[in-house]
Amino acid sequence: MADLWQDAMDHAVAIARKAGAVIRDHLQGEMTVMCKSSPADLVTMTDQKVEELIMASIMEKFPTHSLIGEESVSAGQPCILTDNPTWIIDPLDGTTNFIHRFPFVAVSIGFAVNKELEFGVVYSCIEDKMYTGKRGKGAFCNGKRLQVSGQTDIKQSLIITELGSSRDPEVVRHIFSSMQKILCIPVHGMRCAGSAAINMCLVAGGAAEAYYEIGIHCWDISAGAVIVSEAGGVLMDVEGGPLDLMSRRVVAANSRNVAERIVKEIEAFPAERDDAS
Ligand code: LIP
Repeated sequence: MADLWQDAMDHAVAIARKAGAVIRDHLQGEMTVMCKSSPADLVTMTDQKVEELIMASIMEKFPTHSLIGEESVSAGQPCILTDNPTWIIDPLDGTTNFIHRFPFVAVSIGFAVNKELEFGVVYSCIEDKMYTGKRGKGAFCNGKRLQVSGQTDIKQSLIITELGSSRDPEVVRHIFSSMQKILCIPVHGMRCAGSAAINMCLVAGGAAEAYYEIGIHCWDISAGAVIVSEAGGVLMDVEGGPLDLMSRRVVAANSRNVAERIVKEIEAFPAERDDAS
């Protein structure tokens, strides 16, 4: 059973690379930008085209598997994780970056069986970095093993978060309030790369001690969750307790110590679950 799901993972790597090449091509051209849930929740034709390409390729090779994809869910498909082998896809994580040509954009593909994540693939396509993680087999970037940072003192830590896509003043107030409290612990600094998947890979590679966010979706974090835990990191809910993929909340850290310290400062606010409807 050692290589269970290896063919699926190989396929995920191949299709992520192909999708990344399409994204790179489209980066230079004209873009049609559309809004989804808010004026800052954006989508382009490239997101949709790349999702179609990934989904068609998976359905052809694994016709009995289930699929959850960001743009399909936006178009009304259900977002329910069952026990069936399920691919959880963000065709273009960092859409706002893509639109502005800010160079952190990723293809993110997570894979779960019996609701447990088996592998994750994040292709940071402008940097040409292929991150992979497989349950029990470690995490890698372009074939080099990843290991989280050994820094467990929060005061010497670099913390990543995002400002999210809601422009509801109350949500923004909570986001800034949490950032202020964490910054004033004090920590060395805070960063936003604009892609949840890349943020998690940065934690996995030791470039930052933690990443947290409320408002992300299961497709933003599924692949990164495997990569972080296989690099020796921990995943947690923003109020402590285990990570719930559908809750739209995540803390990914190098250690329990750092994660728990951040959790003390985060002001949680409501976000409708991915599997709510
Ligand atoms: C985005 C995330 C980003 C987060 C946004 C959004 P998208 O994903 O990666 O970190 O702050 O709310 O979810 O929409 O570019 O795939």
